[in-house]
Amino acid sequence: MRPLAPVAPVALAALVTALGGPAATQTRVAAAPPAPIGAWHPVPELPGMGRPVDTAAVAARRRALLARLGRGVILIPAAHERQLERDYIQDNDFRQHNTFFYFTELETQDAWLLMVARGGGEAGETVLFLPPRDPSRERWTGVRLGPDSTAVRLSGIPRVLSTDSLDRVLRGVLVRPAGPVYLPLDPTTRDEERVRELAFAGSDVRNLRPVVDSMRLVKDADELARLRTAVAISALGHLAAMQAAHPGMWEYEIEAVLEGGFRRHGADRVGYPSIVGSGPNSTTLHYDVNRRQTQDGDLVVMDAGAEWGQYTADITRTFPVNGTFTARQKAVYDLVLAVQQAAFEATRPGTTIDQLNRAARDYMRAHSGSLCGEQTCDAYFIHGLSHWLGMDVHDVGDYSTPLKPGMVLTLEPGIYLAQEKLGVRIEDDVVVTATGAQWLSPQLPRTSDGIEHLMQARP
Ligand SMILES: [Mn+2]
Repeated sequence: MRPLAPVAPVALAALVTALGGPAATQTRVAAAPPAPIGAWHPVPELPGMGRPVDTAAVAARRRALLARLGRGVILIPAAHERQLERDYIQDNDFRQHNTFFYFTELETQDAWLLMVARGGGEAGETVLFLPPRDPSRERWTGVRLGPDSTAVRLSGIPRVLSTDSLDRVLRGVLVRPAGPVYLPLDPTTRDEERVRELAFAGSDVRNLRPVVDSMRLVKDADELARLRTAVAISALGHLAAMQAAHPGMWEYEIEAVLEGGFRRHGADRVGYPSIVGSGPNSTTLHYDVNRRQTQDGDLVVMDAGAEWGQYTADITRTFPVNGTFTARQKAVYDLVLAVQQAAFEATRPGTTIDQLNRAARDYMRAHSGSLCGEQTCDAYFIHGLSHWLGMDVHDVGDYSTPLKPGMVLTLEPGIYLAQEKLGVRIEDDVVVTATGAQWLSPQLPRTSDGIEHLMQARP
């Protein structure tokens, strides 16, 4: 039961100020603009001016894995350099494989992590393999982490070797078998020749993913801090988009303000394609072409999350594009909100996502009245209430696992009345605590009144 870092609730007024909204003009405090939430101290020696590695956190994860496996050889590849001329005109937006990142926090291409668990309470050994540096290539790619003392210092892994020696070291390890060989067997390693050779060489090869996926379910303090940053950035993007929205605006214009807000506040990228669906599109769950022109009276479903430090937020707000809900829209909205609140109050250690889902549907059924016509509204709640959140927007892990402190999940009820072109989804991210759950985005207005107030206070 790891103590959770306290939330740093950012007051709405401060957020509006940060956005240059009305509070800024009222208070007129002559202060330098605050640094973006996602601001960080680059480490010039790391690829892409990388972020510092929490060496204690990753070492603890590696120790936990070694302890859990007892005996065995673990080999984890990093993502590869992308094919510059063939696949991409510019080599950009490299994203590390999540399994490699989880145990290293390095955004380094073409690396390998080798761990040997010897059992018997020994610490085991860990070797990081990095490609040798090539100064002429670095004119194109920028500085790369190489197999040297810098890498030892920044990664916190005492033994760093060149990838040239990986096969030799691996043969040495496998000659006196230390137990099964664990490899991440998933789409990221499907084309990995070394993985294929090991898998077909007749050794006892097992998939590392189920073990790592279960570890990733409970977030450590470093992961929670990353998630909180991603959520805080996302909230600012949502606020900016809602404040900019007006009838006649195209969905992609709203998307531009939203994603501009993410990037302005330091997001690395979007966690998934942003959904900005207005009017009829508000009822299409994964609508992401965002090409319609909004009309007065539309509701807009905006489902978007920023990624920061490999972790993503997942937030949905539904708002009236003209700033005022109709009575009908408000009634549907308020029911969805009440369902989300009921689900939040049911979220606590020991319960399961399945039980939360049922509690949410029961609540919606019991409180539908005649709002959705002959059927109760849960007939129009056509997706799941929740999913895990982390490095993947639909994060890994067994969905039947009872909740434990440190797990992060979404709560996202919705009602979609296609005939009325009226869709409402409200989605926030929560972390399970010792006694219940905590909202990760309390600063973002959630009530119909709060959203109207925000939109009507726009500049
Ligand atoms: Mn979601």
